[in-house]
Amino acid sequence: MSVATKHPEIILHTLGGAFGMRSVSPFCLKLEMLLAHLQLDYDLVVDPDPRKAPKGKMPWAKIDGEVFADSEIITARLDELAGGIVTGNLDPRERAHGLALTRLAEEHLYWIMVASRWLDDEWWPNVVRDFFHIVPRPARALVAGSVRRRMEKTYRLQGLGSHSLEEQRDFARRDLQALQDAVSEKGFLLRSEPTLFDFAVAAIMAGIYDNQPGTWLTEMASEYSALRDFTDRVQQKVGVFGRQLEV
Ligand SMILES: N[C@@H](CCC(=O)N[C@@H](CS)C(=O)NCC(=O)O)C(=O)O
Repeated sequence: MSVATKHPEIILHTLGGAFGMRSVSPFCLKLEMLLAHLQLDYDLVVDPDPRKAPKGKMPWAKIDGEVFADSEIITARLDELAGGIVTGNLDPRERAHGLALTRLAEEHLYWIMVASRWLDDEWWPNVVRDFFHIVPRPARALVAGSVRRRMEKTYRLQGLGSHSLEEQRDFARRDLQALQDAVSEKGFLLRSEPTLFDFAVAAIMAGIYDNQPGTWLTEMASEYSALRDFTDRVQQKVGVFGRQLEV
C-alpha cells in the first residue's frame, strides 16, 4: 500500500533496546509497525533518556520539522499524511472495538507488564543491568533505587499498585483472556489484514512474550497460545519485530 503523494520527512525518536528487545517501548514498536504498513520512510533516533523528550515520554517524532509527542498524536498526523486511511476504511463499530482493545492493552495490561519488570525483586537486577549500566558504579544503586521508588508510586497512583500480587495476576489473566478472545477467526482483531489496533495490541504482547529473561507475566501469557500466534502473525505481516533478531 503506497500512500503519501509527497514524501514527508519523519524522524521517530524511540527508547533503545533492553532485555532482548530492539526497543523496550511498545509505543515505539507500534509506530514502527504502522510506518512499515504505510510504507513511509523514516529515520529512527534512539534517545536513552525519556526526560529529555518534549513530554517526558517516548516516543516522540519530528514530522516535516514539527514536533509531535505521544504515539496516538503521532498516529493522527501520519493518518493525515496518508489521506485518512489508517482507520478510515473501518466502520464506527470496528473503530470503537479497536480503540477499546487498545486502551485495555496500553492503559492496563501495559502497567502490569512494567510492574512485572520493575517491581519484582527477582527480576529487578535485569532492569539495573540494562537501564542503569551507564550510571557510574558508586551512584548506580542510588539512582536505580530512586527511579524504582518513583515507578512504585506511579503504579500505586495508577491504581493497580494497591492490589496484592495475586490480585494483579488475576487482572492480567482477564486481560490476556479478553485479548485472546478478541482475535477473530480471520486471524487479526477486526479483519483479515492487520490494522492500527493489531499493531497496538501486538506491540504490548511482544514486550511480554519476548523480553529476556521472561517475567511472571511472560510465563502466564505463554498459556495463551492463540494470542502468541496472533502476536507473531502481526509482526511477520509487517516485517517489524520487537525482539532482537539474530543476524
Ligand atoms: N501514551 C504514551 C505512552 C508513552 C510511554 O509511556 N512511554 C514510556 C516508555 S514505554 C516512557 O517513555 N516512560 C518514561 C517515563 O515515564 O519516565 C504514548 O502512547 O506515546
